[in-house]
Amino acid sequence: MSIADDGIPCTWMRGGTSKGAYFLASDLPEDPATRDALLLAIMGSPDPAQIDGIGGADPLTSKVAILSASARADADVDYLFLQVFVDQPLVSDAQGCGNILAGVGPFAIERGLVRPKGDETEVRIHMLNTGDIATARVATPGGRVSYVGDARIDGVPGRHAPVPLMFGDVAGSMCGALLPTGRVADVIDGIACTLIDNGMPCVILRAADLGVTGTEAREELEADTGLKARLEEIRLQAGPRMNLGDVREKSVPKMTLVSPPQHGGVIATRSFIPHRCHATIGVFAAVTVATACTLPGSTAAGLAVLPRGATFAIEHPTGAAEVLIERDRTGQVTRAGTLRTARKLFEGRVFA
Ligand code: NQM
Repeated sequence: MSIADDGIPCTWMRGGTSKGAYFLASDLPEDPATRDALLLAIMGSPDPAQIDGIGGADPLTSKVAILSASARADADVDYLFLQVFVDQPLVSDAQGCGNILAGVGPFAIERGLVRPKGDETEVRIHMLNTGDIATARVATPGGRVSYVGDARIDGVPGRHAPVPLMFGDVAGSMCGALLPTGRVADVIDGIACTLIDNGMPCVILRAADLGVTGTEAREELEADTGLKARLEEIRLQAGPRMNLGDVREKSVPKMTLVSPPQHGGVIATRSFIPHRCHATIGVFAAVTVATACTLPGSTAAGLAVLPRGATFAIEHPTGAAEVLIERDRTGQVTRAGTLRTARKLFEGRVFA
């Protein structure tokens, strides 16, 4: 059987504000190098247009989720996230993705890894990239996954079935500690940065320190080659300090510019992921920024308007991502969550 002639089963799904190809691990080659070569061919990378593949010519639509039943007592499924680079022959497991995570529960039920239970089915997801656990709640009226509902998230038109996601302790998910340098702020190339990981390694910088307002459109920031070069210089130095090693070929850390909120939220963000500017903000990146806002002395704290309750609206180029941040008496973040939606777009066989 050849993948060029017969293809392999694949579901194309929107998860939150991203899109990706969802596979069962059993349908893909076990050897990571062979698997990655196949995924590059499926997406059409490397090519800025991804014209010979199904990728959408944007890092947000060049993503892969690989699922299998979990052997862990505290999880139903194992989920591996892979970022397929658009214009480089690279596939990276060095980050998770909380947006693609939103499609994991529905896909797991659709493909028989989890049995639906009542009108709403809880799916416990072991995120292989970080080792952390997430819990998703999926609408399953009449024992079938439903994508229809009233929930809306900024960056996605229309309303869809809600997929609430909760995370336990995700501090130091890839960096080993919430603040891998042991400090709330560091200085790199003369710019104050907070190097932090509460689910996603992020370098948080004040937009004003880099000569921008932080309220620019995605396209305007992407066209600013001087800004992008400075951010990359800082990122390459931040990587080893964050225990991520040489990050030249990695999609972390993310570079997040922060500025005062413009629309009643907690803070405004523009995120480089790490070379393109995000149309919204990643789920774990939003949790990480929200956490930085609560830390006195961080680059975000002085700009943030903290909410009374636990819901933090993290503003981004097309609205805001609402994340739930629970803190203990000492102010430490203990649990986080968010509301996403997901939608199955296409199911069939993909060819490479
Ligand atoms: O931070 C894009 C996305 C993401 C990641 C990226 C994400 C997260 O929005 O949890 O979801 O930061 O590369 O899809």
